[in-house]
Amino acid sequence: MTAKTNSSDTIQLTIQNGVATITLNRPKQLNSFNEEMHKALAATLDEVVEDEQVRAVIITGAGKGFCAGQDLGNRDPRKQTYDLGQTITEFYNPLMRRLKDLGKPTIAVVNGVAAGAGIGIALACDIVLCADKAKFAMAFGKIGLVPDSGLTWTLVQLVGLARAKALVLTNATLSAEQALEYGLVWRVYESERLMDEALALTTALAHGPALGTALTIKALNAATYNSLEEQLKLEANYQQQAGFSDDYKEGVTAFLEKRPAVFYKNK
Ligand code: T3D
Repeated sequence: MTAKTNSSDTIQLTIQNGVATITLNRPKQLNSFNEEMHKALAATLDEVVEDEQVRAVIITGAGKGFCAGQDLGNRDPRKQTYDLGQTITEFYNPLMRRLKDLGKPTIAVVNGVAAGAGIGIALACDIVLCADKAKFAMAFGKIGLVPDSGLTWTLVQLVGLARAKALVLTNATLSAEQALEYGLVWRVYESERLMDEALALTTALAHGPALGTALTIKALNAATYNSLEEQLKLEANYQQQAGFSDDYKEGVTAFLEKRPAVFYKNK
């Protein structure tokens, strides 16, 4: 078992057993984003992509919240105007692209409230788990803004156009149970169990076949914009790649030898 911790002020990183746990760490501000945290998160995501020992990634929040989106404490529109298009282009959009295309499975562990772009970050992950006390607060309309972080797209994909419109136009706050019912989250756990359950799931993913898992995520993401014909071609291509991998060899050998497959060995 390897254990490594590497923390900046705003982002904490722990790597253990093939799992990188990234913790947004501005608890007094409900882990809302300032420029420093954006930059630290981008650098940390680069680091976990590069690290061959990392095979699955958890994103969670320190303290009682997951992430309240943009830090409003460093915005004062009474004193100056802000070009929010620039923030989105420079920070939020690259983050969303990075998360969607990480090449390793991502699990959002929503430990408390998620608001604004915080919801976008959770929903950009491959699997979302949350605490029973978690809330999902749309928030944008309350401050005169438009949903960002890909949410106008992701919400429509996940809940359909009618529900997506109602959720954002009414600035709804969903409970964990409602988020589960709407298909925004995969499982809800009592707070005390959340991280243990998340680590069990993520460790299992980390011990799975890395290439097959990465290609499966890519294929499912592509299905949101491809035709069936395009998906069939893509599946043939990805299956060809997976079929040439050592993991396929190991998986079938294990089946024939009636033993569990071993895709990952801790160094
Ligand atoms: O701006 C750009 O660059 C464009 C990008 C935009 C992306 C966005 O995310 S826009 C949306 C920004 N986020 C919000 O509008 C959410 C604002 N926060 C809230 O609505 C509520 O705080 C919550 C629904 C998230 C949670 O409510 P509650 O009652 O559980 O907690 P609270 O008491 O409101 O907050 C606890 C503390 O966190 C509080 O600080 P205090 O008074 O104890 O010192 C509060 O000020 C702070 N906090 C919460 N959200 C933010 C925040 N501080 C800075 N920025 C925040 N977004």
